[in-house]
Amino acid sequence: MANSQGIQLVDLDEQGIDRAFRADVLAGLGQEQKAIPARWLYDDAGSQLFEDITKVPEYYPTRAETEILESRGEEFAEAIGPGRAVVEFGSGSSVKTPLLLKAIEPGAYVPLDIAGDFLRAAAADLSAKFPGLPVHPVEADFTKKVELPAEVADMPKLGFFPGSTIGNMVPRTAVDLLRSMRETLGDKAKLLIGMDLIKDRKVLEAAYDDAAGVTAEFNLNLLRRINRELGGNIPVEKFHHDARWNDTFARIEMHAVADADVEFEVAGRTFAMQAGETIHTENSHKFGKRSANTLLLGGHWTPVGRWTDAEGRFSVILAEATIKRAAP
Ligand code: AVJ
Repeated sequence: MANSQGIQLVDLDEQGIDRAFRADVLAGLGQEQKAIPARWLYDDAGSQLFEDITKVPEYYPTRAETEILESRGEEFAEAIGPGRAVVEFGSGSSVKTPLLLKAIEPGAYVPLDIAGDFLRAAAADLSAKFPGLPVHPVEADFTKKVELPAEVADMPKLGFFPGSTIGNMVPRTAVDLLRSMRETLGDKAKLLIGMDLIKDRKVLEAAYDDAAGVTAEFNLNLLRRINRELGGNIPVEKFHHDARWNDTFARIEMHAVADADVEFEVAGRTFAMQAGETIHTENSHKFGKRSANTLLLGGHWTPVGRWTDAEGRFSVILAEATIKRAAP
């Protein structure tokens, strides 16, 4: 299936297997340190489990960011100004997006996502909440430059990328994405981006290993998905969830740890793991004020404003498109 921009969205083989999923899993399980790209965590079950994570007491980022968006509306309006086309990267949250749109008098709302179903649902929901607001959903892979709808061509843009999703990327990929956003949004653009902050590692590790075990389920669901969709027989009961702080990279890592020596098959290939060996399933980078700014600057965005929640756990940063000019 290809969308209006000619992008391959899901490419299934004769047996209905997602080729990209299989290729990523087979390549990732073949490595010395096994690793699978985190985006495969989010099938229907995984997306529901992530929703559940946002409600466990230990997982503070969603509540902290929502608090900022709720309480700083007037300051956002002042710093951002009216009449911008708000371009949201990802299908949009029914909670956070309305808070922003309510605060700033936008000219239009343009949600971007590769998943068409979520996108259309989010767009319909927003249209209902903001009757006068032009809404133009675009089905696209926003890791590349996206051609925005003609209707918003003359409006200055505000990119919106909440959730600290940027933290799921290693710095190189994060900078590539910020540069693509800069290309998509143009010279006069601003960007409002959520970035989770470095803090006590106990707090971080608990946020990614809640007592109710919801994050563990979310992590192990990836192994179940592999079994389901790729004809695998990974003995999921012989794995446990682990969330560990990596101080060198300033990130929480999720791993699925084998509790015993195991052997299993995926898509006709055999893999073996020794007890204690792991499959690395997600990174969630955390930032200081300086490291956040450096990442943005590397992506051609100049930070101009910064807000945190009352407990100083999470930041929302406003940046302006950096203008290319001669520099020493
Ligand atoms: C929504 C991807 C930003 O990294 O905090 C939550 C995902 N993983 N618990 C995050 C997640 C485990 C979340 N992001």
